[in-house]
Amino acid sequence: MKSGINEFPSADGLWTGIRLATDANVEGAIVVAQGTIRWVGARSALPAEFTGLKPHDGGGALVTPGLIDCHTHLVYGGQRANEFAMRLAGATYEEVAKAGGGIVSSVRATREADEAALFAQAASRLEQLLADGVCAIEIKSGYGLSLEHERKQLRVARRLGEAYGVTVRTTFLGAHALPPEYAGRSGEYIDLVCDEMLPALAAEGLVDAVDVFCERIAFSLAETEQVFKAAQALGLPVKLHAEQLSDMGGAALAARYGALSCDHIEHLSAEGIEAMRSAGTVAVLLPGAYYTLRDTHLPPIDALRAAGVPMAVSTDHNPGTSPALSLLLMVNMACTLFRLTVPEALDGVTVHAARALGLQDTHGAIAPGMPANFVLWNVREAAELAYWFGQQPVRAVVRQGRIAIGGNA
Ligand code: DI6
Ligand code: FE
Repeated sequence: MKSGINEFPSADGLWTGIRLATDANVEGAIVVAQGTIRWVGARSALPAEFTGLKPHDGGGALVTPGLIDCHTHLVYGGQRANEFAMRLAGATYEEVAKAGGGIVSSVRATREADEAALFAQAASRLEQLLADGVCAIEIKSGYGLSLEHERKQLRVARRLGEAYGVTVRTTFLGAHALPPEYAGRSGEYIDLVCDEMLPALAAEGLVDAVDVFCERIAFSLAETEQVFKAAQALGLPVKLHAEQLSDMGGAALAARYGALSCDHIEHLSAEGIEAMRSAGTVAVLLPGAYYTLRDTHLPPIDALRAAGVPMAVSTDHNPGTSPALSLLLMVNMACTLFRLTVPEALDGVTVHAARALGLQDTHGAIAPGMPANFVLWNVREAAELAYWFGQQPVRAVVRQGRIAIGGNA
């Protein structure tokens, strides 16, 4: 591990020998100055003023914006392979949760781990995501479920961003599950989340957005709204784990609060889609969870597409339902399982993922004025990024203006 992004070589200069995924048949050029995109386009149109800059040769690579993993639960203690085995033997996710496994078992392991141990475990997972071209990532809390332990998770998330020079958006998910000490006292726990945990963590600068798991096995619509009101009072944007296992009407509620995104949404209704469309809320598709749970109820992709709701794709990395550490594999699954087109799936891990995090002005595209975040891939055409799976076609990664991978480019 590098101890800081500044140890990576600067990406400043003129990048040629590349093909931009938007126009892969012609040679492209990118000018980076002080870590920011200065110019991008066909090499034949490069203004003369840039020709003398420090050269970087891409060796014919295809270039896309840096990938964005917009929904992860990356920081937690332990792992839950035992539950995987239980589910293979026939137990459902809900049955495992009711048997004392599920989220609460990760809560136990997360509370037991100190900050250094949590950092080390999450860092090795982050390194794998970064190796796949990820340049920005959302990390949720939700395995601490007390002020002290949620703080520990969020602090680790922030420190990961600093240590790896990767944009991290933190999301407070205190309302992920009911901690065992509040069994039967859901209302009291939500009061604690709203009145103590969220205000304290927000004041410490640890919260970029607020999320709730709105589900039969988690929190009700009314409890979700209470959390949204607390977020709104603090000026924090909201997002929602909505309609994953059943239609709770969560998406429409979230849209009323101007949610950045509604995530999972396998059971999303027509009303939910319309509410998201009119609010500009992003639909975050999580094929890794769908796959792991061997779900068969597809999200309403055709209706989302017809309504023009932007669709993002993410790993939902978590120890229970999506132990996935490759965003490119999710691109593949979004195409094979959810039948997204290749351009839709690639937009889903770039431009729409940026919007799901409120980062659309700085991430998800290669555009003048944006920080330089882009990936050079050893592929001929963009469709290969969805087609191969289990392969790592990264040639080089420019992250926050530094050559984080492939530093000899
Ligand atoms: N939905 C999910 O798929 C994850 N959390 C959530 O709200 C599962 C988290 C876990 O099982 O640990
Ligand atoms: Fe999730």
